[in-house]
Amino acid sequence: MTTITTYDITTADGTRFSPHAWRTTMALAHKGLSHDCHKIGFTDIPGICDGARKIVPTVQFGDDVLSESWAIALHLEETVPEGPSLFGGEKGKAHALFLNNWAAFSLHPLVIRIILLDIYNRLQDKDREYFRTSREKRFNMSLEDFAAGGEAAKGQLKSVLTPMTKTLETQQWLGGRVPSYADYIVFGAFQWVRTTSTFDLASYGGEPVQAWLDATLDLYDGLGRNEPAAS
Ligand SMILES: N[C@@H](CCC(=O)N[C@@H](CS)C(=O)NCC(=O)O)C(=O)O
Repeated sequence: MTTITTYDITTADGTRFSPHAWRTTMALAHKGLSHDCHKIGFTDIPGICDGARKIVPTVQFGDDVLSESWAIALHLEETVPEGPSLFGGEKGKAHALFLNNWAAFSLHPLVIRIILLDIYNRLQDKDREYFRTSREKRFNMSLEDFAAGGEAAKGQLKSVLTPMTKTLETQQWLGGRVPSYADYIVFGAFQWVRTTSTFDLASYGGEPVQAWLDATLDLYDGLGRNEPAAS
């Protein structure tokens, strides 16, 4: 049995908050695979594994090291065919890729405007300066100016979440009758918010999204709930 080690970033109180790493954590549980999680900070990433890593999730499968949540999910699906399927076949994979891009280009850009300062305030001390500098460079403005767009982002959230709400009005999971990697992609965003902020993201999606979030947090013996909600 291959040893699996994951690397994940945490807040100052040790809470795992990375939306992309949560996808991997859920995917491993879906496949029934146990793993050791190394909790690190942003500034520890260059020192892990082969020294070439820039992001979490990074996962070491025996001698193989993989980064990038989508690549890790594909690897798991290929190398662990005996576990339940993450995608339910090639079409499911194609549809999950759409949700991967919806999360990256529609949902996350709104959410980060709303929770950016909550994240910053909860970071480990060693990560604060790095986070401020790297994000200010990425956004081309101060963290505070970026976060000032939070109210406008809230105004767009309901319409961005509407396709999810409508889907969950007629099926229990984004994966259909059973949870799939599609659910874990989107769950990552909700867990990002839940672990760093008191902002109620699910309320923008209404009752179907709230019920889905509760059910997803219950999966795998409440794996998601093991991480405390921010207060
Ligand atoms: N497309 C990547 C994105 C991963 C990503 O952006 N990870 C963030 C944490 S959520 C990270 O490790 N950032 C490192 C840094 O900012 O230095 C994936 O899906 O895994």
